Amino acid sequence: MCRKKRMIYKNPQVLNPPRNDVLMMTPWFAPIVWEGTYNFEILNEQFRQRNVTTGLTVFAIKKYIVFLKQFLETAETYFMVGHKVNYYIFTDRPQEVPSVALKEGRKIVVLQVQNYPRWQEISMRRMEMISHFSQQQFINEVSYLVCVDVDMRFNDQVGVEILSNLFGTLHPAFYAAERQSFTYERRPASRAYVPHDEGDFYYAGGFFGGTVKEVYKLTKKCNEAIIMDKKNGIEAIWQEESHLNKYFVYHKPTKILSLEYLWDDNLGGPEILRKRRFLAVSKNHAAIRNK
Ligand code: 4GW
Ligand code: MN
Repeated sequence: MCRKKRMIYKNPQVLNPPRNDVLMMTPWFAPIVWEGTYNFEILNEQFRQRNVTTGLTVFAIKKYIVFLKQFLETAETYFMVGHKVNYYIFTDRPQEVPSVALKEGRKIVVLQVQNYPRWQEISMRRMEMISHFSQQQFINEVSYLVCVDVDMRFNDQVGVEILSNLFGTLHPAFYAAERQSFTYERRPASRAYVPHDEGDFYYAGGFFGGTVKEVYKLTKKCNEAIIMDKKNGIEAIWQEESHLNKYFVYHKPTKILSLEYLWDDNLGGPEILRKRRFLAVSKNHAAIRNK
């Protein structure tokens, strides 16, 4: 006999929420995920009952392969602990993918892709490749996709609290900025154009996700916009990040990840940041970035 698992916790306080010093809900009722705003035990149990597998997509093209070892090792310590994970590694150097010891239920899937001479192209083509593999493969293997940069390391728990139909992450450099100063694409000729009086947040290109179906829709649409721009001889100011931001203006995320989920220690340590879960690794631009 299986006894129902009892969880003992304080009921949520309507008038005195756990964190009343930060915005926790968007105007369209999407939660903004901060430490202290959710009960991890409840969420973890819900996802475990559904036996969810998450795909973590990461690109390690050319010299960026050097970031992979630490990325994977720290993911094994902190990412979706106790859950099933497929690491989808897109690379042009499959033989250089490091072997990292994985816990049960977790595996590495290497996807060989071509590299492009321009770094802007490498960055932008991620949309095309994620949409292609979502339709061909991911849809049959995982429930959710989490799409991130590789020049990162996990530094604290990143678990099922991030999962939702469609989620985006606040860009660490703009969390306190006014809408007018977001670096959206401002040229109407680009398909990434966002007018000055629209938009909610400036989202990071290096951390988004959702169900495979929603990530497919997002990456397909962004890729189509990128192709259109190319036809018209224009490239958005921040490449695919600009297109992602445009998409999120008109397809609101159902969950927003706070600064805890994407931080860069070069930006200091604001008081609202109680956990630093996923951190940028500093890179020697001259050595790592071959033009
Ligand atoms: C300049 O020479 C380059 S190379 C800029 C990006 C490059 C690059 C990026 C690359 O050579 N190989 C690669 O796999 N990428 C992927 O694109 C990698 O996953 C990386 O995290 C992501 C975005 O590039 P980035 O991390 O350098 O972008 P920022 O500086 O915005 O974090
Ligand atoms: Mn990066």
